[in-house]
Amino acid sequence: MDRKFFNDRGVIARWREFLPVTATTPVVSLNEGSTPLIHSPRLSALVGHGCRVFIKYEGLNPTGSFKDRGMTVAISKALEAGARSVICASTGNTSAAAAAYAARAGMGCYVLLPAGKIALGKMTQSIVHNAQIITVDGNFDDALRLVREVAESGAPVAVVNSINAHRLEGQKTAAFEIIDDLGEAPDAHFLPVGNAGNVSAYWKGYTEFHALGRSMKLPRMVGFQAAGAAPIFHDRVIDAPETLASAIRIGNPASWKLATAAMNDSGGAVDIVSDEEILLAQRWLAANEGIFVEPASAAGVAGLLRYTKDGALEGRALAPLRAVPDEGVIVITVTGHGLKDPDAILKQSIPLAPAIPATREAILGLLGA
Ligand code: AN7
Repeated sequence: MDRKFFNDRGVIARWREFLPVTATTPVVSLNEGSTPLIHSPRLSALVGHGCRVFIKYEGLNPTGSFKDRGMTVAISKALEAGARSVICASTGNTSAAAAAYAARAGMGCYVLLPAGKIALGKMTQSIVHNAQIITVDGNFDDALRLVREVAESGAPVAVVNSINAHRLEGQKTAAFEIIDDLGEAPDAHFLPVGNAGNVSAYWKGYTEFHALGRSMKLPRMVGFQAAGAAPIFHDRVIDAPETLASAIRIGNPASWKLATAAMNDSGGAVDIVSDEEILLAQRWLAANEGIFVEPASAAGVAGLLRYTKDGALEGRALAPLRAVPDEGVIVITVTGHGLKDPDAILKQSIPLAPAIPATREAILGLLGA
């Protein structure tokens, strides 16, 4: 069959010259990346001043989150280096991506997951892709510490957490795509922050394209942590982080310094949103724009909604938002698909009404006809 049917659309195929691969690197891809940048007329109207708001919908990657961008590079490089198996700690999405890409590469995969804190869809993915699931009696930070210790021990297994620099290299391609789609970088970029790799990767992508003259401006990077899991915001390790946005329930992020530099150097900010604001934003986006994201992924939208309310609250994201010029552009990355975590919705919802008789009268009665 024609070679063009294979690996012709993934992150490495599209952005090869900007990635740490050579002609002989085996490409392990599921055609990730090239996700849609969706104009949001309602968010744009809320911001006003002729601004346009776009949603970068990363839930449309093959395993349902942005993690696939970094994983295609990390797994390809691990395979090139001769690794037989990989390991990662995860709040669920990294493990789902690692499990899928390792399966595709024919490699083993160990995932260290904090007990009881992984969303249903993500756990299902690790199971179906045949990862070895190691449940840790602790939180994500404990699991990541164990992975670092495994790496130091010299065990014959490749680490695919974002302490592996190949992950951020892959993730920076989302910034390239945004510049490609808009013809210019946005004025501000909002996104959730957990282990802090993604905000760091986007900034790397934006600065690289800026240096190459592919964009004239650089966006202000504005990261949002969950209020109960906000180590960067508070500038201290949080020993017992708590948020229902389980993806970002992280108290000691791996890319802390890089992320702080990204948000400071860009004239952006790190801010917090409450769990209540996160859930409201998740529902708002699904009900008003038809875009269903998992709770953590709604953090950037929650941030924008807060500061566009009448009599905006004071907060750290306000200054970078106000610095967006009239007719400026704001991009919000929504990082993972809503189907990852159905419980987050079902737990808040009223139970379904009992079944109706299968009759014309019953249905017309319900429709008020
Ligand atoms: C949906 O999967 O850390 O700040 O182990 O799954 O780059 O960590 C997930 C993080 C945002 C935060 N949104 O991104 C993991 C993990 C979703 C996520 C984040 C995560 P980073």
